[in-house]
Amino acid sequence: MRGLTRREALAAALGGVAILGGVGTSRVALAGDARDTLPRIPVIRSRNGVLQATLTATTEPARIMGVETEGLYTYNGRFVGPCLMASPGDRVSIRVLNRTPIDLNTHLHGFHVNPRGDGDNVFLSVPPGEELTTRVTLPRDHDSGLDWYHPHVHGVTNESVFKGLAGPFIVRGGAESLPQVKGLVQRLLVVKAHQFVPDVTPPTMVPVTQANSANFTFTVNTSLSPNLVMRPGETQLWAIANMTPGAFLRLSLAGHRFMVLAEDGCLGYYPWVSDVLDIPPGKRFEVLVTAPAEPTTLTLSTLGFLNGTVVSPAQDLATVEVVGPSADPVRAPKRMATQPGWVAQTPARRRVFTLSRDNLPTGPVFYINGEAYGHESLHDVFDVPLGTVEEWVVRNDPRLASGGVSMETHPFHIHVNDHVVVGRGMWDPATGKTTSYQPLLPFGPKDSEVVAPNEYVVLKMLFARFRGKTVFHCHILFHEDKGMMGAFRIVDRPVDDSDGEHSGH
Ligand SMILES: [Cu+2]
Repeated sequence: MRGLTRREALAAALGGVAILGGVGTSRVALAGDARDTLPRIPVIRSRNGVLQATLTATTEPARIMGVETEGLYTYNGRFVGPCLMASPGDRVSIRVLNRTPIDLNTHLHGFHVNPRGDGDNVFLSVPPGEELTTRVTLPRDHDSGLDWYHPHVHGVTNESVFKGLAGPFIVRGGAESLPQVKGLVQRLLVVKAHQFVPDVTPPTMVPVTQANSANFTFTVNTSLSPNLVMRPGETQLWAIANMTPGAFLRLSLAGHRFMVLAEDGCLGYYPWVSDVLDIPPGKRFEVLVTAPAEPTTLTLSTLGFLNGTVVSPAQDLATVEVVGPSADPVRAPKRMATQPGWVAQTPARRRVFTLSRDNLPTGPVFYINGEAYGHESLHDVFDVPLGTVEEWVVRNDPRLASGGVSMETHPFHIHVNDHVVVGRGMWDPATGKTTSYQPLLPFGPKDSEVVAPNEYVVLKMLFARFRGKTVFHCHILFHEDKGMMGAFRIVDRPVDDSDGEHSGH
């Protein structure tokens, strides 16, 4: 790997600082500390209530681990796309020029926005050589935090994200604005995975058909194990995203704890603490990390995860160097957000979704309620009345129709509206009977939840504000492309049932 240019060294020195907003004190805290090598992600900000971004989806080489790499599709020639930043109430316009060989569109993952027309519409598809502009307005009460954007054309979603088309999108006013957190150093850590063709120069990403997560190398902001500097006792805010196409991260910081303030771009109702942070594909967490009181060096690593027969490797992700004068640790807030009234509401309806797979001679196929999603078939589309609260039971049936089992976890993701998790338990797919149930106090809104083999989770959701057809799916994008997706339509509620107020945030 060649050395950094002066410009890159400067960018590295400012690594991650003030990425989450113009926080001057953060800049001061790290300025000049060239030992901090976390690469900075360029930010495209909204101004005067408008975010206007033009992104070229290109096959030009992009830098991974500091080296020009081929075989990628990236936004603007960056393996981590530019960080978009907007505020609740802003109008957002994202123009994408498709210079890749595959069809593209733009999905706003984690957003509560219009799914129709030129909005967050995953049914659009723009061929190579053409362009697409996605236009949405963020509601004034939109949740604030770390979301992301990526293409979502069924059949090539995995390829597009694996090759590099994904970037962070921050909605201002989240954890960084809490009184206890203001002024802390903030970092944006985007974890991606790559796999190079062996023994080829220049480094070249393997074709997606040869991708095997067991051979993935994880990078943080395109860097292999960057150095993060903290002062003894210092508390920092880290916003962490898993933008891999289907790898599971199990983050560990040498036994130190992560204090979780936000998940999936939403402040939680109260913080929770863990020494291992499980981040399935697509998920984001915003956490407080407090350095030990004495100078030391810690390793941020992912512990590895075996999903059925599919390996997500263990790997060191970053080095945390604790040096310099001491800082006072920060106490976490007791509460961050208030649980909205609809969470306690009796659901209008309960639906059950069963996730399963089969291994056919042509390859694996993935089902929801026994059906593999097809673009042309509309038979799996159901209607949900706008403004109603529903409970969705999502259960994992590991049995293969052709015999045997596949003991794999599926991260279940729903577009347009966030949900809370109100319970989970085990069930027996042979009898359909539940064998255990644990009611849960919701931590906060989220856009995805894992379901382990023989497990079921109970999600509760308000279908607020936006009508239109959208989807739910497994966020292991290979599973989604191979059928584990369903479509539904949010429709006007019956007139006699209307109270005229659909905002539940
Ligand atoms: Cu899956």
